[in-house]
Amino acid sequence: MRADQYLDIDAAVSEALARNQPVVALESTIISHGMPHPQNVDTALAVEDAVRNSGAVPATIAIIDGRLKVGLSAEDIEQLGRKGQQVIKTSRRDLPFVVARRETGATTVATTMIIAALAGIRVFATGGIGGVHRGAAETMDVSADLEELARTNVAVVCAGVKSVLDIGKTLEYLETKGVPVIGYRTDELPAFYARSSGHPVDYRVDTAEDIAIAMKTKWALGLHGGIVIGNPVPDEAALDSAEIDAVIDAAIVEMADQGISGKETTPFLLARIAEKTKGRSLATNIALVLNNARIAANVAAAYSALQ
Ligand code: PSU
Ligand code: MN
Repeated sequence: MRADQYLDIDAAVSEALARNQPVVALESTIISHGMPHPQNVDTALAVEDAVRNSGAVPATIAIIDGRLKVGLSAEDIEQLGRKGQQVIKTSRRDLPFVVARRETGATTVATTMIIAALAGIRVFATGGIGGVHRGAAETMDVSADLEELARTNVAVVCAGVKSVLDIGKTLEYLETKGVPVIGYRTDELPAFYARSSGHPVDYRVDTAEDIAIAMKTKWALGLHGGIVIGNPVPDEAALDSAEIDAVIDAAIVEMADQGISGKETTPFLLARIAEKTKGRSLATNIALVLNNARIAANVAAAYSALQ
């Protein structure tokens, strides 16, 4: 019995992989739980186009009726976007149940990494990774994304750790797990809605080629696990960090008042922040995901060229 018995790789993706052409994995929780409809669907399709226009093949990943799908149809994306939070947010612990029950699940960063690695995809673009939540000393809320980064060989391009998280503790956790954190053309880890967080990255790298060389070297050394590539949101789309921090702080207080915890945390906060900024946070979120898709395509192309 092998894991790939559960896997369905789209024809364009499998052809590209067979020819060693660049492929970029994309997650689906950002579609179902990260943004409202219809912007979620429009963004998912625009992100796929951004990957294509940058010379790589997009592979949006989800679980449809229990099958691990690598490369979705426009109809699959529309369904995930329309059903929204009714779709199961599927992290590592959920994966066997969603598959065994033949259900439909949106994949988090952790699960997208697992499925991308099964398919042989090494580069993945998203918005923000999960991490150590503020107050984690009390709640123990640490995303399974971090454990996945510790063990699965996929490089993840993101706009840093969401500012709803505790950025410093997330970096400490990644250090403990041996996960390199790269700043793409920046010395600081980006703070999702803002370009800088005040937290230095381990390594600044200025070209896709140098990122690809670091990936190849890490895995050639037998050092399993992912790499985080922090790519700042474009300047014109960035929000003021003091302003957004105040909005986030207020949303976290509301969340505590309403007793929201666990996997509902991130979707609740993202929706509240979008409301409170009158959609500006959503526009920023869309801009940074598109930007990450383009950089990921360049990294995937550089990595293919090294093979
Ligand atoms: N960050 C966003 N939007 C999202 C997520 C993160 O800006 O939708 C999602 C990703 O799928 C990430 C997940 O993997 O939230 C982390 O959830 P948790 O903290 O429950 O592991
Ligand atoms: Mn959590």
